[in-house]
Amino acid sequence: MIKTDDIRSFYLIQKPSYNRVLYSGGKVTIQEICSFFDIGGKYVGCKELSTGIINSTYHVEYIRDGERKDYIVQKINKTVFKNPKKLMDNIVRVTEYIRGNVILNELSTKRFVLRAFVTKKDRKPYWKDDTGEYWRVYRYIKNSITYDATDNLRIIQRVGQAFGRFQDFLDGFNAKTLYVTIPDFHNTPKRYKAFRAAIKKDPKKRVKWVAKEIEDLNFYEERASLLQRYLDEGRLPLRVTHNDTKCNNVTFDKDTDEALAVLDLDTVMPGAVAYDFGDAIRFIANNALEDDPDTEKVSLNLKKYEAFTKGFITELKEDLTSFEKKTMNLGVFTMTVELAVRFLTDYINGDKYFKTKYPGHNLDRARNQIALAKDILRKTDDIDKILAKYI
Ligand code: GN1
Ligand code: MG
Repeated sequence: MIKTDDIRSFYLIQKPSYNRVLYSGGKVTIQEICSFFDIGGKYVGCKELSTGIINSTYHVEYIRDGERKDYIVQKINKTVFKNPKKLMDNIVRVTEYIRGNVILNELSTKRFVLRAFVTKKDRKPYWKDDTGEYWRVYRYIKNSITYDATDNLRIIQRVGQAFGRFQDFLDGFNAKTLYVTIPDFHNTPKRYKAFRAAIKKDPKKRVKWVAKEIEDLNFYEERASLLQRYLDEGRLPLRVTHNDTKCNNVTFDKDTDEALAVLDLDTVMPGAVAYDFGDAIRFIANNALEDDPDTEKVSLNLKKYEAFTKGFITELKEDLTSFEKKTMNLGVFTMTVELAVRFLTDYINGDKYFKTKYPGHNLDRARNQIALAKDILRKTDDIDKILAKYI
């Protein structure tokens, strides 16, 4: 969990040195990067945040008219996102659309929708440095926090509400006009294809360590491929989906615990609503964090499942087709298996995609998700019953 207080105390302690934070390997400081954007005030300091495992993220503090202003600076991971300009174009269009609905619903645009700042010089929502890296700056929502994990069912229900509302606010946005930031992102059969290619190549000679995991995932392939088939056959509508619905992508008011804006819009693309539902559940309703190496701790928490489902489905059920409703739990299984496949593929390939903190981190993540998929299958009847209550 990122607590604003922790960040504040960090600034106080570190004051003499933090102005000099450089981004890894580069020549330009975070302070200089900020100076290219149209944000008012005076730079105070910054701290790197480590929650995301793709982009590099910094929390920056400014002072304007005696008042503290906070921003989020990010370096966009170009290996993952091949076209940062088009990605930012998506984000600007999506946030503008949401902003319209936030206003219609008489909510605060400073709190309920992300804002990307433009550069002073050419009014672009990104700045490109000498080495070709792309940077962007977002408003840090005042007095907000995010949760990496929580046992609080009220918070979990509100995470569901926030992602449901996100979908709902984007209702009517033509999904087909969005640039596809990562092609086939949730195309599970293609993820399996890449998995098989990695096994065949075995560049780090790691396959011999993971025979059991490969066997488990192969066993799940058929079932985990159904959702994509329904999409291909046109049985499921393509919607604008978030595609990375981890609970730490929802901001909360620190004092009232009200759910505010949804973050991390890099993978907003056309998709199935069950992706968003499933990805959120596999993260928030796992009794362990997604990278907990102790698989004994991994299981699907039915109370958490219910809390999220209540929040999400209540916001959305009017918009969903009856077949969509039926595929929600298939989404939970599919997304869990898909993440297991992606983590194991990356382990086999030598940890090239996800940031890792130690050797074997991706393997621990994969084992964790496999254990969760097993538990989801065991609890199919339970979750079907709970879902039926809300749809
Ligand atoms: C990545 O970096 P982060 O935490 O936003 C990944 C998601 C995974 C997630 C697993 C673009 O998200 O798909 O679910 O890690 N994002 C991308 O923790 O690959
Ligand atoms: Mg993300």
